[in-house]
Amino acid sequence: MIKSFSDLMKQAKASGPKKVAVAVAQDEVVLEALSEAAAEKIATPVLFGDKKAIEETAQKAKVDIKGWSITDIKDMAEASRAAVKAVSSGQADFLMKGLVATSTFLKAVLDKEVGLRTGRLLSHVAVMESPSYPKLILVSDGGMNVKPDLMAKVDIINNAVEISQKLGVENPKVAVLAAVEVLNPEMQDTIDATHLSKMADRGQIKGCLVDGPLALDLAVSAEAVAHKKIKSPVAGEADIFLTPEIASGNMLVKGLIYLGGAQAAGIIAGAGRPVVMLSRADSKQQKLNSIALGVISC
Ligand code: COD
Repeated sequence: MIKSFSDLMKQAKASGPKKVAVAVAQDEVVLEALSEAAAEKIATPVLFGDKKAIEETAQKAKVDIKGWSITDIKDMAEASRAAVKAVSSGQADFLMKGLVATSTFLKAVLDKEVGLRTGRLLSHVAVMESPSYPKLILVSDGGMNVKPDLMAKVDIINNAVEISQKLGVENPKVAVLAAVEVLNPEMQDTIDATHLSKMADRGQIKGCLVDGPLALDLAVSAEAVAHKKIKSPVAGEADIFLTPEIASGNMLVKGLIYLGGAQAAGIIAGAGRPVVMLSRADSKQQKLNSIALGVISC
């Protein structure tokens, strides 16, 4: 089981190098992370974007990009589409977001002609390593689906379970997060959580244990579970945190990173090939973690 990003890196080294197509690559931190990924032999970069800007950025970041493939496209939507096409046509193994707005990038991923649609819902999964939790945490969906309904939440759970299993967790524990642990008709997410738990009990969601609604303390803390006398197969040791909508997911991920000292990686699950995506403001290490996650998901 992969319990940390250092375990993930070891696994990526064993499965790499894989070709990564980078959409709008003119970003210092992206190029630095790619340079390290290339040096570690986990990934071979294939760049799309403004060639002059990429070369100038590489020079500024002191990254040697000699020998890297660069396709010169200035328009960001077009560069994203070309990078997606490189992956969907098999010229590259997986896709990575560079210096481009998330919605522009995702529209290219969903493009009807060249995109990476599978007929399934695509969703974002953030993989987090927190200094105060003994295993990796998966948070979904703080990056793609704005306000998922009940059936979209089923797809989001299935996608996150797939990523969790790639990380070696056979039967992950899914906490459906809310503000309270009981159904409150005023809070739609507690109604959805109750339905999701019962659907899992009856075999309508497979490959995982699902319980909710659970407040975040109950999802992660054995003391909170004991104090509130909750009986749950998930509480206190959740692997996957399903958030009610994009805002709470995004805040949980950024709160863990900026206030809790967590390391992160991000991926779009449910697509035809792995798509690596976290925030544009990520550090080099987060981007490198995401590349490693893309490599092991190939
Ligand atoms: N999975 C599969 N197909 C999808 C999905 C999905 N998650 N979302 C939309 N589609 C398909 C639809 O079925 C339709 O065929 C087509 O794509 C267009 O659908 P729209 O018009 O509803 O969606 P778009 O193109 O306007 O927007 C889709 C985005 C994913 C770009 C949009 O939902 C978005 O901007 N999400 C938030 C991204 C974001 O800002 N994240 C910030 C945090 S990093």
